[in-house]
Amino acid sequence: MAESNNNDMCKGKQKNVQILYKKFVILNRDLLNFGVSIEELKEICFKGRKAVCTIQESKKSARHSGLTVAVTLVGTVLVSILLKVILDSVMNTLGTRCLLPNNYFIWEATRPETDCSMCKDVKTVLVFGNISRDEFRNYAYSSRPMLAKGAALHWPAMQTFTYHFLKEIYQNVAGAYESIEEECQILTFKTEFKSLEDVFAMPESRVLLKEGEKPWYVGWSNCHPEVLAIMREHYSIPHFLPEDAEHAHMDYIFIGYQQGAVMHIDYISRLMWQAQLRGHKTWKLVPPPDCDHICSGISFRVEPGDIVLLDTRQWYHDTHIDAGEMSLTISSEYG
Ligand SMILES: O=C(O)CCC(=O)C(=O)O
Ligand SMILES: [Fe+2]
Repeated sequence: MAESNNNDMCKGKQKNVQILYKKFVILNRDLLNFGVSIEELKEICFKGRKAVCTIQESKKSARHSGLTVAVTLVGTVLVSILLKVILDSVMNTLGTRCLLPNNYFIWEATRPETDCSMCKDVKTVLVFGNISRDEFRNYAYSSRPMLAKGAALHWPAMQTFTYHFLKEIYQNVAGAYESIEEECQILTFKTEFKSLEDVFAMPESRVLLKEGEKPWYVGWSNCHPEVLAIMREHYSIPHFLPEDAEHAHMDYIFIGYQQGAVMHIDYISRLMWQAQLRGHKTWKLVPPPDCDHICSGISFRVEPGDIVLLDTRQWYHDTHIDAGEMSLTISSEYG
């Protein structure tokens, strides 16, 4: 009896969290539809964060009215706690990576304070040509955006990975599509697709983005052991990563045209590497808002065969593909 009450309470809590989460998603979407830009949302959220600091400082010097401080502080803390609960719940549902495109409120309220030394003197991406494991050791765990030129050029995946190759795997491996719904994750960005099956049901003219067809860009995680095993026959962990680095049990594909990923940060536990297998892609990186005063954004273009190394938990990022090209990447986490 007590157990069933407990279960009911848990279910009730989960439902409330879901409702609240949906409200934040709707609020965020409405603001974006209303014409508020990501930059403006950023400013709002940054002010919110700063307000907490100001309140804490003013509490120390007792300059603010006690009531105003208490009300604002309780409000801010409450919202932060709620957002944290929502995020934890969403993360439990979606697995280790929780990428929430266009959910600025949630990102900002839950992102830890940044140590701005991660971006202070960063003016460009650090480019390596033919880097060895030894040479990379000193950089391996820094938050410095890095680019290993041509480091994946020898991978068979450079030739074998195509839209149709991936489609065939998912159509032939039992439970592959279900794994996306159950444990993995799909990011459909600005498309109308609801599932990976939708992505692989596109007419050929859209796959090739023939004239008059709508552009598309999607990403998903491969966590099905058989799918992963088949794919991993075509690439390896970048050769320059430290021998003792920890690697994830799932890899990600991003594929499509034009506007790639919208500006976001990722809720993941490690650093990210991404190999550009096809197409040219431009990454735009923006420092966390707390560091706006000392850091600036950077952007760089990657070519097929390049490997990007990025702390996607700290750097806001979006991507754009060169006109007329299809981009295809494989990425994973290390740390
Ligand atoms: O490749 C892209 O377009 C985006 C990738 C991304 O957001 C990530 O790996 O965190
Ligand atoms: Fe990302």
